[in-house]
Amino acid sequence: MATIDLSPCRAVTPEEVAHYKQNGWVQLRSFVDPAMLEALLAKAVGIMGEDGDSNPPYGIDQPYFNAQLGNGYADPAVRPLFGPIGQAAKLLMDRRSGTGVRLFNDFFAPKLPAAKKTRNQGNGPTSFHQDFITFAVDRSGGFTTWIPLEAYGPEAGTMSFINGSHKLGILGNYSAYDGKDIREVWPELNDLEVSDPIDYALGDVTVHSHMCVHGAGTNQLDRPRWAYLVLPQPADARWNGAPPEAFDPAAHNMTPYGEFPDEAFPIIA
Ligand SMILES: O=C(O)CCC(=O)C(=O)O
Repeated sequence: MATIDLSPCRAVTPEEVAHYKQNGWVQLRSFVDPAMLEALLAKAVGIMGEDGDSNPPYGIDQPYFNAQLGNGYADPAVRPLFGPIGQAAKLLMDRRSGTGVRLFNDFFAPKLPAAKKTRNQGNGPTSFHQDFITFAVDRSGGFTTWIPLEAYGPEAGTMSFINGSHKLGILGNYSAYDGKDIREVWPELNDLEVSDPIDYALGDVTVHSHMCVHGAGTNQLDRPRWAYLVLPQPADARWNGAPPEAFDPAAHNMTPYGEFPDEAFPIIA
């Protein structure tokens, strides 16, 4: 059988897949070659400035981070990342039908320093939330590959996860809790363990299911916490017709319960 070239990443292990299935998230240590991270950081700084705050607004204003489209698939320097992420996604999604993987979205998400007055929003904490409902897709299986572009610890506002929360069903949109913490709205989350904020060495990433509740503290550094987020979906996921945050159905001539067009949302595994 022909072997698939996984550079600039590595294969995920059966233990990592098991951790993901049990907890809804997993840390993949030394997953990405630091040379790719360097290229991504240079690209991010080129678009957003050294301060991660010199870009025009992206249209999603919230305290978690200052978002900017990555458009990495069109960039020959970044594109090699998507094949290996697709292969990892196939194992993590583990669809018995053998269904493939679609690239849904990729964007830079610098969390800006809490102590600085910023131009764009994005210098607050990431309140605990579940992603699924914001993506307006008709089935679960999608996840976020959260790729820090430098080594970061908790003081930078790194990710924490509520272990096993992906098994609780769909918990609503983060904007629909009337200012309450998700754990007040869904007290059953308090029966579950919360992971410590992750320590990411250079090359480490985390993957969290769009059903897994996660959050992060503020960035206490005096510079941005740079992260690049890559979101695969099962290839057969369809737009459910609700207003989506992450894509513009009109721009792609999409219809409710129609497929995502391959040209804009490429198949990566
Ligand atoms: O980067 C962060 O602080 C939050 C990321 C997040 O909420 C997400 O990936 O859904």
